[in-house]
Amino acid sequence: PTATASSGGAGTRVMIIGGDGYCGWATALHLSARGYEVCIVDNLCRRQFDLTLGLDTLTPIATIHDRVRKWAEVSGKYISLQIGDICDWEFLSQAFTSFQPDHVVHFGEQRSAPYSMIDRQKAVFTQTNNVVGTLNVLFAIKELKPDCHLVKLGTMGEYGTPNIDIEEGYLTVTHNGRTDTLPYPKQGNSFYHLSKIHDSTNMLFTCKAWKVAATDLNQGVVYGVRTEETMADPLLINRYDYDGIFGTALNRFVVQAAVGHPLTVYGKGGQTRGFLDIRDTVRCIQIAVDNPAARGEMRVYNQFTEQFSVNQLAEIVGREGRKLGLDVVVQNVPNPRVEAEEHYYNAKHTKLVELGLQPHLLADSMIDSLLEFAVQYRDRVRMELIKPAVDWRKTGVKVNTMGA
Ligand code: NAD
Ligand code: USQ
Repeated sequence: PTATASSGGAGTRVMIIGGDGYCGWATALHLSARGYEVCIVDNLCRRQFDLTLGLDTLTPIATIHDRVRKWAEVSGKYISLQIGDICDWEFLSQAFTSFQPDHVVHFGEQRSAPYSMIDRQKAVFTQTNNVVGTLNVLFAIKELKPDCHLVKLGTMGEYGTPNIDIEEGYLTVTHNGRTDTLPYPKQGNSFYHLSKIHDSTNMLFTCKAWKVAATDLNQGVVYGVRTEETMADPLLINRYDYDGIFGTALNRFVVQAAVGHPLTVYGKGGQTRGFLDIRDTVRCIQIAVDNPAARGEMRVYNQFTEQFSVNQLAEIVGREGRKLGLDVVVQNVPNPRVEAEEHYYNAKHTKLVELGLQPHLLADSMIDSLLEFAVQYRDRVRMELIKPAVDWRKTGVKVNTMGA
């Protein structure tokens, strides 16, 4: 069964892999609040990365068990929990058989580009974890629930920064007089981004070979932290990464402004990316679930609402921060990554809007409330975690524990 936004999600069973993470937790609550039957699958490795590398979220987050207990108390809705690794077939197949999902929303990957570039071991872990995990999900669908729709989180970074417009997944090419519609060329800029490309290739093949129904959501960089449900109680609060490994551009700049740290623009700052508010992430997932792909179809949507350069973001945060009395300065630091710093960028993003997405755009009011949020938690900020931490040119075979 599928559900429409108007009928609510009642009866629709959605497994959320990576449901303890930043996007997954917000999505689990969003869908549960709307009547979908939600099961969170997560092996908590994201929390382990923080413990291992000495990082921490800006916000104090409760354990996953306390989170779902509190959610039941606040909402009267029950979220089931399966703690385990999707790379472990024994575990994943049992989770599938017992929950019988109509949709699997797959957020459960190692998602940091810098983490994947720390050393050989973490590059290999990232690609093994992500590619094997997704392969297992594809096998689980084929063998255990062939009509289950896969909603997979990809990334805009699969496309890289080509000197032509970026389409939604496919490009029609005429070559030597013949025309075909082909997967859009992929050019990842980290072992993490490359893992997503490998996933997309495996998905496309299994859609053809096994008639899997899949939606690949090439998401841009997410910002924000508040959603209606995660703000309903302090125990439901979402994670907020600001460190040099897991923190993403706009979320980092906001925290930097709140604590008086110069905004860390890498290199020339002309790097342009697609961005979206986390309140739109959760809506996009609901839209993909409510309008599933057909069997054998591999749909690709570009999931972002606006594009900005890093310089533009720094300028916006600086302007709004100064209005709130914060002393914000921008600093161009040497770019630790290997990427184009001045480039053409024009990416299509109309398909989710056509299905009903009403974007929350990055208005001044959004930046203000995010800045106020960061100021509220600024005593928890550890300044030493802010600096860019991983240099793409130095990724080596020696195990790097990122110790002080
Ligand atoms: P996150 O690290 O906060 O959450 C990922 C969750 O998946 C974690 O809770 C982790 O424990 C779990 N996980 C990882 N490997 C697993 C495994 N093998 N088995 C079970 N659970 C596993 O990441 P996020 O920011 O919420 O991102 C979620 C997804 O969205 C990722 O696939 C990411 O690539 C994609 N995405 C994120 C952003 C962003 O800006 N945060 C942007 C575009 C795409
Ligand atoms: N950047 C800075 N200063 C910073 C942090 C980042 O200038 O302090 C720059 C980076 O060099 C890069 C851009 O901002 O050019 C984006 O970096 P990011 O860390 O915000 O995002 P990225 O590494 O691409 O990864 C994040 C998520 C990832 C997701 C991706 C979407 O961690 O899971 O796939 O955003 S996208 O960028 O569209 O590929």
